[in-house]
Amino acid sequence: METTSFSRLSDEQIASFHDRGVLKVDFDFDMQFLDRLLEHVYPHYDQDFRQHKVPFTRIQDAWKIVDEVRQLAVSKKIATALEQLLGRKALPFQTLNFPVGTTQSPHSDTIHFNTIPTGYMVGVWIALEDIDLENGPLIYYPGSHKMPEYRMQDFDLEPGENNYPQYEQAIRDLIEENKLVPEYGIAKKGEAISWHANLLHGGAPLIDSSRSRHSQVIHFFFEGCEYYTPMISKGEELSYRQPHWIPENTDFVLPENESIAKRAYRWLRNRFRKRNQGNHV
Ligand SMILES: O=C(O)CCC(=O)C(=O)O
Repeated sequence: METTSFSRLSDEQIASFHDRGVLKVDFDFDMQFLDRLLEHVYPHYDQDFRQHKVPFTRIQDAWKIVDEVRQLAVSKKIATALEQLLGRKALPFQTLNFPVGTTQSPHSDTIHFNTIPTGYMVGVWIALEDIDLENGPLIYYPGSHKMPEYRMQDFDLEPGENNYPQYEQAIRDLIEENKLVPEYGIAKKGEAISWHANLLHGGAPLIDSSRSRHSQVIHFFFEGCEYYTPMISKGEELSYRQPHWIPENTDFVLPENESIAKRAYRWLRNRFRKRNQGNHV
């Protein structure tokens, strides 16, 4: 899977990540490997997606059923780069595979996943086909990671999944009030975009809704932290997580209980389904 031409990030790339909160890197992944990954994930997407392009279609933790997804998540090249960025060992804990642009409202991942000490979470998003302005690229706001980490309480919202739409609205208001300028994740197949835990990001509108936008996100925590879910944490009473790290080898045993992350995902999926009802193109 790994090809040889990428070895380490340059000092300029590291500085740019810390300054902008986002970094695009070509890790020089093997294109045939990426094609195999896509071929093996594709049959697992919902029938709905295959009939119409439904923006919320995604598979969480496909690494459990498609080994190429796992292999990409434990790529040594990504791990080396992330360790260079934050100075600790990166630990992948979740994958998401998308066949189409998500149109997801801008948010900071610190509402979903956070660490003590803070800032030790990174999202790495890999284009599995060429992505341009028309097929719903990532949208992000460079520099927004330097803003405060907003919790539900900061917007006078009770912690809990039910208030997530209000959180999203509050973030949209914040973007407008601060006149934050977006950039779009235009990417060639194989390129990776990494974002800081507190970077505001989401999915841009689909201009051409007949097109796919195949991509894989890997969410990483870093070694030696405590991990929790701010969205459902009440004040000082943090809702801690015990992440299951994506294994480096195939001889793994899966945990039995459904995680908070998985429940949150089901809830979010149902909300998107409702939003998109009757909106198939
Ligand atoms: O892929 C996208 O459009 C958005 C992904 C995202 O927001 C995330 O994984 O946190």
